[in-house]
Amino acid sequence: MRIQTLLLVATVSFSVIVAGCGGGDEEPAATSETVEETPAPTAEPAGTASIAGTINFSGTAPERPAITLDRECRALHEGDVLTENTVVNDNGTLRWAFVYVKDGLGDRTFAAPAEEVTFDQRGCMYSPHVFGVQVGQTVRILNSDTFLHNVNSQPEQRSNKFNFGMPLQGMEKEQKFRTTEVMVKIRCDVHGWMGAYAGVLDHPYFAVSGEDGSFSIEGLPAGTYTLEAWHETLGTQTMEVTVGDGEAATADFAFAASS
Ligand SMILES: [Cu+2]
Repeated sequence: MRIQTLLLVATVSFSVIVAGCGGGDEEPAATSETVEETPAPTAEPAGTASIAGTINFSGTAPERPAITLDRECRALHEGDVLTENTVVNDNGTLRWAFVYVKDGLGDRTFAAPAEEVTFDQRGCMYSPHVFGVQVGQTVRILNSDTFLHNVNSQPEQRSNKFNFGMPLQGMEKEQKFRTTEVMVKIRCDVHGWMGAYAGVLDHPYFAVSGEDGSFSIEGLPAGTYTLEAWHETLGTQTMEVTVGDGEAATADFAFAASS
């Protein structure tokens, strides 16, 4: 809060200074020629290629056991809460697969987007179960429950380590990941069944398969990419995909029931 106040003061002061320097009708307007000679620095232009596909599943869908909730958490649900570790959709596809460009972007760099990722603790479950985020992007962590959860990351990279409690309903905390890592597990030590995974990348080319098993990665530069699909219990698969400007490539993955 104090930092935000200071920033606000700094911003206001800066605005005043700028207004003080730039004021006056006599100031000549910049000509279009001037603008063309000194273009403002821009981020790498987004590409026009895309890769979309489906995470297929074959074999017998594993049971999704009901989670044994404690009394406090069970009171928040009408019926059973099922595990999310392996979710086979009605159409025979997999939910919660993290698909991302693993290789092929070269030395391009991508600034962290201003949009936040929201990560909620609700009904003694993390939501979403799997998500992607860029290094330096803000994750807004919420506690929608009326009691304590903690958010304890389990990274390989030390700089992605955090662990804090959120005891009150409506609490929010901003958190960032510092280093690329696929995946970082997050757990709650109060409720042992609570688990989620974050895929941390230095670019925006990732997606999580949904309730129809589909994913879509857009805005890619033309190129040849190694695409990886990660699944919590079924491992990873990679595929090489070449896509040109304005083209839409298809990349379907096929996971099988583990024996
Ligand atoms: Cu918890």
